[in-house]
Amino acid sequence: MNSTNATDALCLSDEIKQALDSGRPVVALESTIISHGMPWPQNVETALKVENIVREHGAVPATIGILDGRLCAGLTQAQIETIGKAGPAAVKVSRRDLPFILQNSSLIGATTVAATMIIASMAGIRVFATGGIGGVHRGAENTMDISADLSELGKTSVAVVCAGAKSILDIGLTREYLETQGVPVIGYQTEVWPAFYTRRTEFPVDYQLDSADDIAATLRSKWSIGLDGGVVVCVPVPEAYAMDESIMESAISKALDDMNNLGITGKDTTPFLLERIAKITAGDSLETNIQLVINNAIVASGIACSL
Ligand code: PSU
Ligand code: MN
Repeated sequence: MNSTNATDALCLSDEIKQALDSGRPVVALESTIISHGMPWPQNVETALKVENIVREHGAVPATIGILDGRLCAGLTQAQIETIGKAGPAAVKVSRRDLPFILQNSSLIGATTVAATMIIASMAGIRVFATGGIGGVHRGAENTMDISADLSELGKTSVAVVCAGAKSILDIGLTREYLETQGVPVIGYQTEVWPAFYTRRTEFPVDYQLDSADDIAATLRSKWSIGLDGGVVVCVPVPEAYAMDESIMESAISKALDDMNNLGITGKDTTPFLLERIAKITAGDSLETNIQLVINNAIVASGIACSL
């Protein structure tokens, strides 16, 4: 077995290395959303489109994944295609999976929010855009299914820009968990948590901030006084792409019934539910998903530039 230390496990593209060395803004992007969150070929098209959007907004995109036994930040187009074509055959890598994937260099590793935060933080990247974070699942009082994304947010200093949590999760319990972990939830131009496909829930965010500059200033204050850990920035899906709340609620509850009937548990639940919901809504939810990721990338770029 090879022995590995953090410096030789980490692999930054030349562009990311230079950007970080010269203090240019960088936005991290995850790869589980490519392999498990969207179907081929929209997954790769979206990943590349999001990278372009980040560039158009003045920052450098760093898509993160694990290839050839290395933690890579700044994947090439060919590497993004490899992950996108592998789809669910890629390994969905969260914190607990990292050492195993490093020891199996033939595997394709797609990083969740938690694993992407870890690698971004090692590289020195502070802002990360995605679609949705994992959370406390409905029924967690029985299953204990709580995403490792939440505990990662408690300790790793990266701001995660997302569209809130979809109601496959228990948003109330997710909020409580984040509070316990000391993770602030900022609403970008919203006073309530958005619900991913839709713009509003009944749950307030902790603080509403309306500009990238205000968010960047808050991140600087937090980290400059040594308060390690992440921040969630919730951005509602743009009005034009938001889904109808009652259609979404019925699609989600049908998908949850199917999941329970099929006995799907653990790390397979989120990918299963996303795919079922896309099928039930005849692809509408996928289009909304794509548009909200693009929008989050724009907000994240603004924060990275200001930071
Ligand atoms: N939510 C989405 N799309 C996704 C995910 C969540 O709308 O692709 C992925 C992210 O990578 C997130 C992961 O980190 O699912 C959470 O999985 P789990 O609940 O197993 O921790
Ligand atoms: Mn889980």
